[in-house]
Amino acid sequence: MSESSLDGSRRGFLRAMTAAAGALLAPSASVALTPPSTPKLPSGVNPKNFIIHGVNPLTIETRRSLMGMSAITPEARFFVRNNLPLPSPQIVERPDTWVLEVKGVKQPTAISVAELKGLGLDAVGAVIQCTGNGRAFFEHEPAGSKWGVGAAGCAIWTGVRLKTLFDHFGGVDAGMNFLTATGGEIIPEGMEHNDLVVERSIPIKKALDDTILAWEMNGAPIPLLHGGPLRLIVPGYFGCNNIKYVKTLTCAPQESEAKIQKTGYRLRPIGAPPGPDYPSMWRMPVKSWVNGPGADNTPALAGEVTFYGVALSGERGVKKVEVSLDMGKTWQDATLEDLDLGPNAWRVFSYTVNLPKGPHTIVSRATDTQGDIQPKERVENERGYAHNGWLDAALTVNLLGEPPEEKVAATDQHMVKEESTPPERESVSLSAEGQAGKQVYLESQPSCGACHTLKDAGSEGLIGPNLNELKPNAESVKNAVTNGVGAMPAYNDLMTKEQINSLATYIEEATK
Ligand SMILES: Nc1nc2c(c(=O)[nH]1)N[C@H]1C(S)=C(S)[C@@H](COP(=O)(O)O)O[C@H]1N2
Ligand SMILES: [Mo]
Repeated sequence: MSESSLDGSRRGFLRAMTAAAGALLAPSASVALTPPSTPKLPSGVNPKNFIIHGVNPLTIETRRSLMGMSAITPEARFFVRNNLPLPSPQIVERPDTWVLEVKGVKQPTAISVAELKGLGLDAVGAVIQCTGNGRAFFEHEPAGSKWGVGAAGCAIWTGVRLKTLFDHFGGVDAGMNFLTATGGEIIPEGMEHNDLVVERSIPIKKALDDTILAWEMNGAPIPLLHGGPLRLIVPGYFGCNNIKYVKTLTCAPQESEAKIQKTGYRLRPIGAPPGPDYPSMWRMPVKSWVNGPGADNTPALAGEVTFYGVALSGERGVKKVEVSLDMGKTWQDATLEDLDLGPNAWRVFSYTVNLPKGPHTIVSRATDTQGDIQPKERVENERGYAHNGWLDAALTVNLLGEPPEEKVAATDQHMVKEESTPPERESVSLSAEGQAGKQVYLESQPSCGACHTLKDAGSEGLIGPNLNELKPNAESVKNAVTNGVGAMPAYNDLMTKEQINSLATYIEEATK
């Protein structure tokens, strides 16, 4: 897809659509010979390190066996969650030129990253954990990525405190109760801005206490996937609040009206419709889990075994971690490793024990500095948020009596094998028209996948209905796309009839 289609203008949209139409007009034989490829991972992402839940928007989970034994997660193994297609890589080419707008202060302003760097310097160790981390364990199969334990990572983020920034511009206006941060993804014209924009609000007190605007992650400029050139870091708060490519900061009396804030990321009972009054997903509760050895069926030897894992509690840090090898009947103290990157980072723990060969299950339970103890069970909720139960996170390992025959190579072979199996994507057979429609699905701006989940297209959008579940017929897709339905606008001005027809054919074929 050309850069031009990322400019978000209607022209860009039309250009993208014209490219798709080209495929449509080509002789059907040639279309059939060159089926549109499933979208590729961004360059630099090593598929061996991740479970790929979706490529566009990008949704990749760190493999448990690769979470590491250090308090810091390297970029190469740090999970990624994007709600919308990635912004253009151009934005991180000259990070100092990125401009942030600041509103709701005495002197509203626009300020570049270069200027921000002159205001002050602060660093924080902070865990980014998706609110849905652990969703795979919920039995009611909530909508959204089926994360295991790996939608979390810990990094050192360097930047400037919001308090320093706001003070520099005269301080926050009176009566402002919230700080709203807006992501820099471009929302094309014609789309309902508040339905798509990645925008979150946090209490103004939190913003002034310890929230920072960061330009470095683990000592290097923040890469595009993790929100470069500029990212909000709300220490101890769930991932969604840590806005990437932050473009605007607004101090305001009320929370944002964006869907993601108003009704999204709130803890509601199973079956309850979304609403603005459920608790917003802010501070992360106490949680821990064991990462190895032996996760993902990597070989681990019987005898003296040192188990290791991570423990966190937003804004508090942990004071104790216990482990159990009998599902919680008895607990032993684990050792907290010395390196402590502060109350919003995670702490690595370890526990060494002598074990015979065969299967063993280990669980861990953290206690935070205010005495909260990690619970056994998850808290059931519609969207599968905030999982912190220790039971589901149990690690079962099969300890070997002898080193495996392939020795070191076994790990790699195992990984390669798993990686070459695409993420539970059933192969569907598409007609020539269906293939042309797939291109329309993938290449329109924003792609249909920004809002919809469709396995064949590798998309996990959550704003619109899940097409694999809805299984719409071509006729109803045509109707919806032509006339609009619910929050979805009409596309009849933006797409040709042929494009709409092929899109409808594709969706019907891909969800049959
Ligand atoms: N602009 C923007 N910021 C965003 C998102 C996004 O889609 N766009 N996703 C959020 C969510 S849901 C999570 S879990 C974290 C993921 O951060 P990571 O990709 O660096 O791991 O970023 C948050 N910030
Ligand atoms: Mo998330």
